Amino acid sequence: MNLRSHYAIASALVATLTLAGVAVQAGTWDSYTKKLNPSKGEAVAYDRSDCTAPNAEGYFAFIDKPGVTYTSVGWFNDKASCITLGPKTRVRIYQHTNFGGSTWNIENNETDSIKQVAMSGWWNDTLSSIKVWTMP
Ligand SMILES: [Ca+2]
Repeated sequence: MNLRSHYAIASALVATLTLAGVAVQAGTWDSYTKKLNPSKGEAVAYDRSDCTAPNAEGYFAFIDKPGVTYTSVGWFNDKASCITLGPKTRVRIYQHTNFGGSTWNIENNETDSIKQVAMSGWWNDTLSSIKVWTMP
């Protein structure tokens, strides 16, 4: 399997999270901006530094759901270069798997807009695990 088709399949898998037999769609795909827009309690990280995913490839969605944890991110390890947070959403990103190493907290306090943060410098291509919460 070539790299391109691998990315396409992986993206399709993460876009729809199956939990207890119920398919949960993460966010809303915008074919114009090439972004997966996260809802409240959701975050989307991208391989690209401008938070876009041409051909709907190279992103990973995270959802605040009971029983769902991201102790590792599989094929997306050490790739994140940008992240978007849905309204009233908080994340803590980790340098290593299993919530290890350095951490970075990012919050979106807005109730009606998505927050975009470039993960530049030391944090570029570093994310290996993440926690996501819905804020009150
Ligand atoms: Ca990257």
